[in-house]
Amino acid sequence: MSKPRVLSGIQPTSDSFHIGNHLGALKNWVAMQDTHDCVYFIADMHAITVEQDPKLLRDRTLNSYAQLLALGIDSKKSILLVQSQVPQHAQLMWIMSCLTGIGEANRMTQFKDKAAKGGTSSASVGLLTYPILQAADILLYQANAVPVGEDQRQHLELTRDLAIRFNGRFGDVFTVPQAFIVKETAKIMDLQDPTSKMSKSAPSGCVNLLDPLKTTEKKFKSAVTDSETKIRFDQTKKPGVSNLLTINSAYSGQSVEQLVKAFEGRMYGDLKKETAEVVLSFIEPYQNRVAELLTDKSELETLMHNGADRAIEIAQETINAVYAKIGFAL
Ligand code: ATP
Ligand code: LTN
Repeated sequence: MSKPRVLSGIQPTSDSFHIGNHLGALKNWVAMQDTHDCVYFIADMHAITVEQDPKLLRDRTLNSYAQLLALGIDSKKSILLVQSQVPQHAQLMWIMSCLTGIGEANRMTQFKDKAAKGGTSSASVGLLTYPILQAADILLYQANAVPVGEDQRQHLELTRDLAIRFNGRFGDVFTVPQAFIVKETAKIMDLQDPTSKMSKSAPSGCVNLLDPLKTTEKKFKSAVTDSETKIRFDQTKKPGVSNLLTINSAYSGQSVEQLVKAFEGRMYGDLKKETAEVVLSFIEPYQNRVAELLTDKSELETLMHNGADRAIEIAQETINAVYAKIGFAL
């Protein structure tokens, strides 16, 4: 029997992934390779929905590709591609956008947030239709599960609605996918403001995997906690301490309960220091792997092209089925 298919993507919009990306999504990408048939990609087409610098985008795409390999995505086991190298994503998006209501697109909260940040009048149509491209990404590969962080749940709901709508109107073509969200790490919080999600747009509380080790150590040292002294897990009353426990648990492999026991009677400073240590022991070898991969850019480009070729085979089959159903000339 064939394995269920998993698909996910990440945007090449920064020089480094952060630990929110890693724990919320990428760690699951790596783990799922053993049990699923995986397709992963760099969402460079999504990255141009806001203004971008062409050279920076190309560099970050290559760099993100290397980071995914360094995290453990195996390009033999999984298909690892760059979105713009597989034209079927844009082809399917057009069809999906004709099935999406304007009101439906307008309700997407990520669009509203991002548009509000840049001023709604200057937001592009691409930013509005971004979730439709995301739906096309997923449906193109007939994915069963999509590992993402909590912030992507609404986009997954739209994807499911569109799949059901298409299948109902034209006949079954699409697998209806499920979001795969790991509750414990679905939302890693900002170290400076533990009530907001860690995000590259707030650099002071964001731990980048490629930051100098000293910077990361300092960020943990100055993490915001609370005015109590007891180390316990309570996301509402103690968001800072709970976030540190979540991060520590994810990198050390110890459960939050075990950690709370181990830290009984100890100080917040100890928790910060030891959390930095477990994070750094992951980050250091990771940084070396990334640096090594980036020494051979042409090898990375070859891997990208191979990934695209394998993806196109699957994607074209879906496009053929869709075109046949909607009445395009044969
Ligand atoms: P930004 O940093 O601007 O908020 P982003 O980090 O969310 O953007 P994306 O490419 O949109 O960048 O995210 C990649 C993946 O990481 C997504 O699956 C997203 O859900 C997940 N993710 C991002 N931030 C976090 C976080 N703080 N906690 C858990 N998962 C996260
Ligand atoms: N919108 C996602 C990136 C993304 C994605 C996808 C995730 C684009 N296409 C398909 C899962 C499946 C984000 O911003 N994290």
